[in-house]
Amino acid sequence: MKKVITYGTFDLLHIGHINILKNAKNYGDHLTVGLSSDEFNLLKNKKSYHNYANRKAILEAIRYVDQVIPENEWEQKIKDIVDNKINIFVMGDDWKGKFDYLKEYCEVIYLPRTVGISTTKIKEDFKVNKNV
Ligand code: C2G
Repeated sequence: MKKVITYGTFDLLHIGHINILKNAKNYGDHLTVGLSSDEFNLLKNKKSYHNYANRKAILEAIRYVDQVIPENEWEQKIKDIVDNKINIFVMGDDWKGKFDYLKEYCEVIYLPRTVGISTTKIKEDFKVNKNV
């Protein structure tokens, strides 16, 4: 079984998230998502609308996702890859190069981001068009 992992906050789920999850799953048979905890989000200067429990439940409802584990710190990826016998690490290419150190443990693939959508854009659009 070929196992894939990806990481993120996945707040206010949108097509960019679905695309990366779908495309990541296509590289193997099993997809694990390292989901940023609410505390880790603060380290990323992010405040998610949905808390961890709700973001986890939403991800677990997605057909491409087989397992969700908490992401509590930057440094856990090597342990996650070894402990979960991961073969492929996938991230959007806004992270290109940032995780090349993982090539010692698994294949590292950066996929093109979906253009024109982001959680930040959704929040901004709602701020501007209050009646949306
Ligand atoms: N993404 C995408 N297209 C978009 C928006 C996001 O492909 N339009 C991808 C990102 O590249 C990332 C994943 O969706 O691979 C999750 O994005 P975020 O929830 O914003 O996660 P991020 O804050 O980038 O956290 O340790 C890694 C971090 O936890 C990644």
